[in-house]
Amino acid sequence: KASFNWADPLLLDTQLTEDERMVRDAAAEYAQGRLMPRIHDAYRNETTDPAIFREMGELGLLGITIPEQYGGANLNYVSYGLIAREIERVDSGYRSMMSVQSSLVMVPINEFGSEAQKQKYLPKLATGEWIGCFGLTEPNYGSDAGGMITRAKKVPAGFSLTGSKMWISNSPIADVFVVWAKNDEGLIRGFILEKGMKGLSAPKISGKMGLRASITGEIVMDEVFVPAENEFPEITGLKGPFTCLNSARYGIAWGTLGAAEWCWYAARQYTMDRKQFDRPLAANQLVQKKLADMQTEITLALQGCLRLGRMKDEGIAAPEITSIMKRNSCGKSLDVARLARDMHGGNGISDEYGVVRHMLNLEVVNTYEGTHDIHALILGRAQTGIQAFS
Ligand code: TGC
Ligand code: FAD
Repeated sequence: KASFNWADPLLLDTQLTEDERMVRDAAAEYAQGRLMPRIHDAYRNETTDPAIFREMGELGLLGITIPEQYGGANLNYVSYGLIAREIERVDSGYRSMMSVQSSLVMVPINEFGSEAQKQKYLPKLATGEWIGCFGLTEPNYGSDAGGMITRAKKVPAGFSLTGSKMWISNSPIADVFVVWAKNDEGLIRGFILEKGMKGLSAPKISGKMGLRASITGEIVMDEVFVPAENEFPEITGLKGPFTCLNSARYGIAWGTLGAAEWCWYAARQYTMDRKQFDRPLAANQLVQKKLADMQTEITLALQGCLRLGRMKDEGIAAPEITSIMKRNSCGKSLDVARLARDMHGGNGISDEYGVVRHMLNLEVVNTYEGTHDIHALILGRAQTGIQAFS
């Protein structure tokens, strides 16, 4: 009989190439060695260390899919997913910092930017010398991103941007702002703004109960002059921001499973170590069922992510598949984290044990980049042909 690997039942590890395993191991070593020791205090005190971008840059973890000529590693989407999983095993906030920089800032500049834009911004974003953010959501337009009211008015030699963006990861410490706004014809266009432009500010949003190690803010634009060369030359409409989201949502699908794995392992160890009624908690059928449910959901979800990664690398992944995986991974990981929190009893409430931190983070991840229900509506539309948003 073949032996059973309880932590990797479908032997995901053997389905990776040697290069992919090397990338995964380098990310794991950094995450466990450099990020894990910081997370407790960063989360408790709601602080974000900008040095993390430079550390990730040094290791080549930023813009991993971007061509080498612009400072990227030119690796595949499976490698990107594996990195997200290792970073989010420590904290969703750290993965958020990495994936905004890689998918939401570097991907649009690489896909839609002029040669001059690519040469100016990508190398410094890849090293982490510059920090980027992505402004799509507005105070009154979240799920309905196409309703945005930020305006890019044509003026001599460029545009004047006015409006505000809400809930923007990295914005208070950002050097580079990818912002989506409607032009005089009412068409959505993308612009690159820089820290220090007159009329641009990015106040911090304090008091988040999840994702506390990742700084979030607004982007406030009061007639910010943006030179014509800072507009993405061609891309028009929601296809622009959604192309970036396809990449970031895919990373989230892998990343959240890293957080779920951490919670599962913690719950397994805790229930084997702690005794009640003179025997380990893990000796109870109810507890074993919970562990089996965690193992099953995580195993199946990881296999789905790997398949999606391979399809992306072959160029055959429809965006709807990312909706399946983002929605499934976020929802199931949140369930796993809630179960793990419960299985730790009173200790599960303390930030010393980590599970409640992951649980609160996953509440956020289940909401951003398209909420759980919005992805259901995307999938409902794709299979019925009926649009149910409005
Ligand atoms: P819809 O009619 O569906 O599409 C409009 C145009 O966009 C194109 N498109 C896509 N293109 C590429 N990839 C995709 N996934 C695409 N989805 C749509 C589509 O083909 C069409 O193009 P065209 O040329 O025909 O005009 O537009 P809709 O207004 O009906 O969309 C509705 C809905 C709900 C699906 C959409 O608005 C949506 O996904 N809302 C969710 C908003 C969201 O995800 N926001 C994310 C903000 S960024 C963020 O959260 C970052 S968190 C970062 C972190 O810290 O990790
Ligand atoms: P709403 O759209 O108001 O939704 C509220 C509820 O209504 C949800 O449950 C939703 O599923 C439901 N709902 C909405 N419409 C429908 C419908 N038609 N049918 C059924 N149910 C519906 N945005 C960026 O642009 N850049 C970032 O970097 C970024 N980072 C973020 C970081 C954090 C910490 C957070 C919390 C958010 C971030 N966001 C970012 C914003 C995020 O993408 C939005 O919060 C998300 O898209 C949901 O929008 P909303 O908050 O306006 O909720």
